[in-house]
Amino acid sequence: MSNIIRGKTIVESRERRSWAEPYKIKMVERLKTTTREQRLRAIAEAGYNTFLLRSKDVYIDLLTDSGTSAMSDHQWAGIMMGDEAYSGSENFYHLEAAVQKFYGFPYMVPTHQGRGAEHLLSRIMIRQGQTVPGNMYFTTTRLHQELAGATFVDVIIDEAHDPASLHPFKGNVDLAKLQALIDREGADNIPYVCVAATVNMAGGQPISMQNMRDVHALCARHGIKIFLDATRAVENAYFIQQREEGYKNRSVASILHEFCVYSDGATMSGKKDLLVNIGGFLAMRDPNIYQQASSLVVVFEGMHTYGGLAGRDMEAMARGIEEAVDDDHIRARVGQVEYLGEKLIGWGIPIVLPVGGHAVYLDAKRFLPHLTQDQFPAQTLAAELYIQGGIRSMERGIVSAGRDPVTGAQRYPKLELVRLTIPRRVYTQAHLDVTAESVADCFDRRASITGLTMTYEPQYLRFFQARFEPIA
Ligand code: P61
Repeated sequence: MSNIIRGKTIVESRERRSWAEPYKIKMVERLKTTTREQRLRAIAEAGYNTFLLRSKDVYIDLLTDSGTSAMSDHQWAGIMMGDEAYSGSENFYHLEAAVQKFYGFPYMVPTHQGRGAEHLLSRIMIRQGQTVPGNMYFTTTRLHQELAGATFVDVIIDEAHDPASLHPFKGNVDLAKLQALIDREGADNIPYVCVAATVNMAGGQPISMQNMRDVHALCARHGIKIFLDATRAVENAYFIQQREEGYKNRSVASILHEFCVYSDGATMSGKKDLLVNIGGFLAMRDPNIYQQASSLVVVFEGMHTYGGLAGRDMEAMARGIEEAVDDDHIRARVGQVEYLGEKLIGWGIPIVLPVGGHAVYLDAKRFLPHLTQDQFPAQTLAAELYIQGGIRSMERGIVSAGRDPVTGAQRYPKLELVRLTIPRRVYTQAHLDVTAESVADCFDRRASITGLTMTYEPQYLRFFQARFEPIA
């Protein structure tokens, strides 16, 4: 159980017992520092959007943990074992076997990344006018559901929208909200429930095994399917091991396997848990859904035995699955995130509690209380953090939430966050110390920070390419 859930932080105390990463470094990549003047120029050229910075201008890159993790020597060796046949690659069969063994789904098609799987699933399952409930939206997932004709409805527990709530499973589905939605819409109008583990937009928060079991029982009563967003399900399994009664002596691998039993399939971005730079898959139990997926995958991704990936990429992902579920690995991975979070908590900096699995989320509403949400507090803070120390983070607030596709109205999410995302096996504790100090420097001069206005707004997933200017 994390120290913050126990109600104390012990980063600096004598009680602290250190752990070390279960790997050593064999190859390094040089990092460059920049001057404040260079950074001021770079962020202005990027339209005050950290997505548009050039990575050469970034010192510590905490934009995302997606495709940015370090592969192991074993994975790199697998890259050399790529069977680059157009069809029937050995690497596909290795990947399929790994998915069957660790996630327990009998069928899968590879996709180029997570949104490729979301696209296929949405097209196969959704009919125009239907409703897809989920434990908080994710940007690409919701967009594919909407493009297929559905409306997304958030059925996560209320605590998820409160950055200060210490609920250990803030990713849980609110069963009463889900039941009310089924009563209102009718089970026939709900193609599936989308359950994310962990919940990215809530701060990397997990869902409990008990909640998953309950969602499954409720859906089974109504004949509704459940599809997991299993992108960070290994991190979720680790939190179950640490926080849920009855799991402390179980391996993360066995918890993951049990968790998946309560679902009908999963979309996966292999770029997170699975420690690869590119890749994903769509997995399922129903042979009819598999048949549709393997027919549709050839239209948008590639043949059903490669799905847009090279053989070597599938091999790296197959090997990544095994490494991801290793208990020592996952403890160190989440432990790094916790370390940064507890340091910031100790300095009184407002972050989302409890600390999440893949990132520390600064609470921009409390960090910059003098800015209105229309002045883009999280976007502003992400730009400031870059200017301060060359640290790249990501906005997860009003810009990411976008507009209602029907009315065009601006969505106002309760959470207005800046995500400091930790790539796996990439940075040292010293990088996290430098990051924390940079955040603290911004916090010290927060009163002088002014907001932004949006000068360019793209139609889809605007946060990726939107441009801003400082308010005069
Ligand atoms: C990320 F700003 N995540 O967290 P793909 N499900 C989940 C994800 O976290 C996820 C995908 C599906 C990214 C990359 C990214 O708004 C953004 O492999 C829980 O990226 O297609 C991706 O998987 C999609 C960043 C995506 C964003 C969308 O950084």
